Amino acid sequence: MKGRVVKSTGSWYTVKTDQGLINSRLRGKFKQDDLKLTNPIAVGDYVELEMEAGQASSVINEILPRENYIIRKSTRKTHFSHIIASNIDQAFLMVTISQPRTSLGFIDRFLVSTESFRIPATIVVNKTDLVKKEKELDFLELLHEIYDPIGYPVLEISALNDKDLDLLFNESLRGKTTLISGHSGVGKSTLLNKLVPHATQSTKEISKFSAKGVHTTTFAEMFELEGGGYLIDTPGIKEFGILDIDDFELSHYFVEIRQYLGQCRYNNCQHINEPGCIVLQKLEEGYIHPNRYESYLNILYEEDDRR
Ligand SMILES: Nc1nc2c(ncn2[C@@H]2O[C@H](COP(=O)(O)OP(=O)(O)OP(=O)(O)O)[C@@H](O)[C@H]2O)c(=O)[nH]1
Ligand SMILES: [Mg+2]
Ligand SMILES: [Zn+2]
Repeated sequence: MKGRVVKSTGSWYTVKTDQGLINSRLRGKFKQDDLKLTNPIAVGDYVELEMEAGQASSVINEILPRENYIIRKSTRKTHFSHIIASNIDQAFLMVTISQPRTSLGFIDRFLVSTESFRIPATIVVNKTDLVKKEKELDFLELLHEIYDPIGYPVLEISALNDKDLDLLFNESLRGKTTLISGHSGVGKSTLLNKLVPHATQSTKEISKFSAKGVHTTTFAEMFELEGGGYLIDTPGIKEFGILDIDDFELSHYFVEIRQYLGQCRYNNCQHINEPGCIVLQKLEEGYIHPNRYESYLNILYEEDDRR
């Protein structure tokens, strides 16, 4: 039998099949690929499974090849990675300007991971009802300035108060598998509950003390939308550790840098301070946003430190 993993709780997986939802577990010895993963099976995976004799549960024998996935380094086990979800059509990165605050570095790290599979990404700014101070409005403006022109639409919502969220999202969600990711407490589950009528994901106030989320959602879960398509709610992530990539690869995952590749004087240019670097020239001319270039350098130097 074939099916798709819609929920993973560690040792048990809920798999959607023609026969309905089936509780499944992994066969004892399971061959893994080269990736060292904290989760061998991710929500979104298509799997091959087999009913256990005389039981209502099944065993997963095989994972079908993944079309794509969003992966990050595990914060607890540094040599391991964690697949957030697989086989997705688009990603919504939910960000908030305060309570909690999402940094540009975090956004850009996430976008490097979506860009590595060319997964379309949208930046959903939530809790805009709280955006009042001038500094906050400026940051919102900055998000538009940086991301709209390079193909990452910036949507402003209030998952709590907006009445027409389904109208806003229906069109873009229909028939697609969409991942919602972001820090804890930004309102991912709140939005999901609004868009999926039967969903009852827990939501919880952020900590007054730290102004950070309290990690309410603990497992990724995929929900079917009424108009067709799926929405994946995920646990909040603190830091987005990107997988080891080499220096020349990184510039491929910045869309606005990628378009100039091959035009620098030196073909091993890392776009730091080399003469005849077209990227530095475009930065100077204002075609590359300085905040994005800063993220590029930060990730580059971080990778150097690691080595
Ligand atoms: N003011 C305001 N609060 C919101 C909005 N959306 C969500 N919240 C609140 O933010 C808190 C956190 O929301 P959740 O939906 O639990 O956040 P989450 O992203 O799912 O968090 P994790 O599951 O921990 O990753 C809750 O108290 C929500 O009511 C919004 O648009 N405006
Ligand atoms: Mg949640
Ligand atoms: Zn260069």
